[in-house]
Amino acid sequence: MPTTDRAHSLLVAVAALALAASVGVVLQATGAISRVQAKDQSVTIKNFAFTPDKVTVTVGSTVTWTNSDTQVQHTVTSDSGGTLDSGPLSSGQSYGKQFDTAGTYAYHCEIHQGMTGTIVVTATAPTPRPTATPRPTPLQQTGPPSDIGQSPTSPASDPPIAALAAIMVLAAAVLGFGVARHRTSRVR
Ligand SMILES: [Cu+2]
Repeated sequence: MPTTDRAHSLLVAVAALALAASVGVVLQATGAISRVQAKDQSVTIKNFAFTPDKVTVTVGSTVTWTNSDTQVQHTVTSDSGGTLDSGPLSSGQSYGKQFDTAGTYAYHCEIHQGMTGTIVVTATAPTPRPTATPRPTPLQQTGPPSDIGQSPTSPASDPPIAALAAIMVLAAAVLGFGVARHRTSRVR
């Protein structure tokens, strides 16, 4: 039965495509998770100012200050807490600090009044894209959805899972249909 065999092959091909698509969804979600990482930033000290004067980074990121003024020393010093304490930085010298705790870090130059800046350290990356970004936590759920961590503000986490499930069901249905037709044609 060449006609049935061809139809069968087509159905298998469609099922394979559906499975490949579902794998793609998973890989995309995984990639989105791995992109939530520390990103280092730089601050230039020039013309008696920190530029940019406000920097937002994620936990684990390193901020590096470089004194680009000529023949002038500056410092990077925390307003309180002592997290930042560069000591005098001569022209061309740099000072780096890794931020492991979320919070707002205000700092100043000890030598020049009015030189101030702020580092904001966030627990998670600011969303790089406005489109739906899958959150890592829902992927670890194995049972039925619980109330823990599920708030009305995170509807973006559901569509990829739903799409994946729909694709898997479709693939299984198409495969089953194809096999059934194939067997029926052979019985005849
Ligand atoms: Cu200064």
